[in-house]
Amino acid sequence: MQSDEQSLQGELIVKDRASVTVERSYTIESKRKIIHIDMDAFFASVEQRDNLQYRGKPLIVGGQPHSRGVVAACSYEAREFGIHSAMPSSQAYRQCPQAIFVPPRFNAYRDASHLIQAIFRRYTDKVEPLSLDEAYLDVTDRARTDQRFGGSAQRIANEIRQAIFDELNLTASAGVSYNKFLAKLASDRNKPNGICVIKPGEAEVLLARLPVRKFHGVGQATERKMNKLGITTGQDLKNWSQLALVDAFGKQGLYYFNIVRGIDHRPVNNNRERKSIGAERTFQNDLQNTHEMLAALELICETLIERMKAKNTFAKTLTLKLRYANFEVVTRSISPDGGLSDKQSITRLLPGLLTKTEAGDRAVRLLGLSVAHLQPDVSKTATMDADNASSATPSHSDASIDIQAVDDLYTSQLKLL
Ligand code: TTP
Ligand code: MG
Ligand code: MG
Repeated sequence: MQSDEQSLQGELIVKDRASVTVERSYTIESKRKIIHIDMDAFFASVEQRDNLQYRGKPLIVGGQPHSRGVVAACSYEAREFGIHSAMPSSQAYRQCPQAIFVPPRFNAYRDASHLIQAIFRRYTDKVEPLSLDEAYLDVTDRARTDQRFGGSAQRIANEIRQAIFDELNLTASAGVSYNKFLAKLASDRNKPNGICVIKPGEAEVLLARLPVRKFHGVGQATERKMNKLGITTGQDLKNWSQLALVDAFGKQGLYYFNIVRGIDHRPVNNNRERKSIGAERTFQNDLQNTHEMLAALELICETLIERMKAKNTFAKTLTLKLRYANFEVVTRSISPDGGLSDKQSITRLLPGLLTKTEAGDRAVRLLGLSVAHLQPDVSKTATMDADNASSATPSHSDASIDIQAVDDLYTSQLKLL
């Protein structure tokens, strides 16, 4: 390893400036040891664990078959019928009428999530939860200093998977690599109950062969755009210059340029700040006209303001989320001068945001509002009495931050349904 790095360093001298940047990041990057853990069929596995009669059967957690709900999670047995998360439950029923449909028990999933996080924390305090069932772990130091692991992050990952199985009776998959992007990609490759390691030097060949859709950060819309530009695989993406990618995709273009080369400098962020606050509603009957929609948004805004007040925050960006009757979701955002602090500062923006969508021409089944780029509302803190101030100040012990992060994720998970 050392000699590889030295020879890379040696090459730096003769390379031009652009490749120096790439080679140097490769050298620094390849020293980190990152694990991404993701639970298998999480909600469904918790249900199968707690209910013997569901084991070995196609199980769907989410909306009932004849409701307007969607599949939140499905067991691997259900996946054989082509069922997946976010599919309307009615469609899942058509594809597999014998499946068992159960409503979610979020508290059970949140409890399991807290226990999994506690296991991660035995190995490193650099843990970044991404959703209730997954997290990045930076185990660089632990692998180096704990002789039991002999420098191997793979051994740590396997020990964690074993602990999850022994203590929670659930299975997890792991990806091990030298950055977050590759670790996440790896954890999906041998699911369920598997592990995959991507070593420095293996990444680029692997990435070149993959369809771009498999890259974390390339969603459906970006995939469509890339395909139109003739980019379907990693190799196609790699043929594009940095400049051309930035031209086509803005700042994200730089991210794509890097990841396809296996470069991702993002640190594992164990101090995840709350990024947004939101409120939303799914309607029993679709809303048809913008008048009704604005009235509904006013009510949603009241809930949002309550939540902002509870967190004592001031925000810069407002986002309207809208799900059309056919489940297609669009969002529209605005960052007004003066920020967002009270109801009026939000409601005055709603008609403008709504006209940027096809609401009214198309029926709407869900509306939501969220605010982001949060900052403490200093004006409120100044007038707060001492008792309130101390109870509103977050504790900075690691544990409380983690629970907060998981609970924020829990709230956003609830919104997925
Ligand atoms: P995922 O990790 O994406 O999926 P999963 O754990 O069910 O299955 P896999 O083995 O492929 O990882 O999501 C974790 C949980 O989040 C999932 O069990 C249910 C919930 N979820 C939703 O509620 N809606 C969604 O659209 C998705 C993708 C997940
Ligand atoms: Mg999962
Ligand atoms: Mg997940």
